[in-house]
Amino acid sequence: QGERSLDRDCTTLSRHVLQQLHSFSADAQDLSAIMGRIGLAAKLIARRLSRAGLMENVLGVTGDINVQGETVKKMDVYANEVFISVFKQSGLVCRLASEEMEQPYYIPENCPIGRYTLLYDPIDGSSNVDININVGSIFAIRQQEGEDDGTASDLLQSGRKQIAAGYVLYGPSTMLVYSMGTGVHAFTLDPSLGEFILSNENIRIPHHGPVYSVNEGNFWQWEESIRDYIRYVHRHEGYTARYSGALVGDIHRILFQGGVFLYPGTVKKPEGKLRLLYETAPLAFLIEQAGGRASAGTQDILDVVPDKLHARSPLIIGSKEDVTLVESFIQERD
Ligand code: AHM
Ligand code: MG
Repeated sequence: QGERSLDRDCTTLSRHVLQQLHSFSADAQDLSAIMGRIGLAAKLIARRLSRAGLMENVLGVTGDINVQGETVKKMDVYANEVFISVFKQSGLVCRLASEEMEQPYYIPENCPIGRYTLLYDPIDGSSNVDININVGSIFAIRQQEGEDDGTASDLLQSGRKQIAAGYVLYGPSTMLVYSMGTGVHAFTLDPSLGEFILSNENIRIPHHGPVYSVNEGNFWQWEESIRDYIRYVHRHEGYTARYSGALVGDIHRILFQGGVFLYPGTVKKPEGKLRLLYETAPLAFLIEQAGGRASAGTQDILDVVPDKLHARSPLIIGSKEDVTLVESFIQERD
C-alpha cells in the first residue's frame, strides 16, 4: 500500500518524452532515445555512488588538475566516461562537451546521422562525494548547426538554442528532472525496477520563497551590490539560508519550495565560478520553464553568449520575485 496507482507507475522517462512531443516523428524518437541514454548514465553513476564507501578506487582525487584548474576526483572521471560510453554506440550524438574535457569528444561514426550535441557536468558538487552527501549531474542537448570546423564554434550561442536540459540529483533517492520546452517534469529512480518513473509533472516554482542559497564565505570578495542584498536579507524576517555545496541539490529545493540561489562574481573574478554551457544555461532553461527566472545580473542567463566552451557566468536563479529583487540591488549600483 501507499504506492501510486499502476497507471502512474508505468510512465517511464522515454514514454514521457514521446508524450510531450505528441509524435512518433524521427526527432521525437531521437530525443526519447537520448533521454533514455541519459537515464542509463544516471543509473550507472547512482549505482557506483551508492556503494562508494565499499569499493576501492571510487573516493578521493586522481592527482590531476582539470582544464578549469580544479583538482579532479575519481568520480568526476568515472562519470565523465559513463556519459561517453553510453552515447558512443547510440548513433544519436556526434559530440559531447563536458566540464572535464578541454575539447569536445567527437564520435565521427555517429555523424552525420547524430545531429545532436550533449553538454554536461558529470558530477556537480564533487567535493560532496567523499562525505556521502548529495551531488548531481547537469545536461543540455543542442542541435548541431552547420559544419563543425573542428573548434565547435557553433556551440558558442545563447542558451535559447537548447532543445532540452535538466539534471540528475543523487540524494536519498535518485531523481531526474528535465524540460524539453514543455514544462518541467521529475522522475524518481525505482531501484527495484531500474526505471525512472514519473513523480512530479508540470512543476511550477513558487513566485517567492524563504530560501537564499549562497556561499557567504565570499562576502568580502563580492561587489557592494551583492553585500547590500545580503544585508537586506539579514534585516528582514522570513528568510532562511541553505547551501549544500552542490548547486543541483540547492536548486532542486528552490524549484519545489521557492527562493533564490546565487553564485555572483567577485571583484577578482567577475564571471564567478559556474560555467555557462553545461551548468548555468541548462539550469536557467529548466527554471524558466517552471515559471522562475535566471539572471547573470543585468541580463537573462539564456541571453548570454559564451566566448569560449568553458566560459563562466554569474548566476542568480530561482523564484521570479526573489531574482528580480537581487537584480534591483545590482542595477542600483550600476
Ligand atoms: P563542480 O562542478 O566543480 O563541483 O563545481 C560546482 C559547484 C556547485 O555545485 C556549487 O554550488 C559550487 O561549486 C560550490 O562552490 P563553493 O565551494 O565556491 O561555494
Ligand atoms: Mg560543476
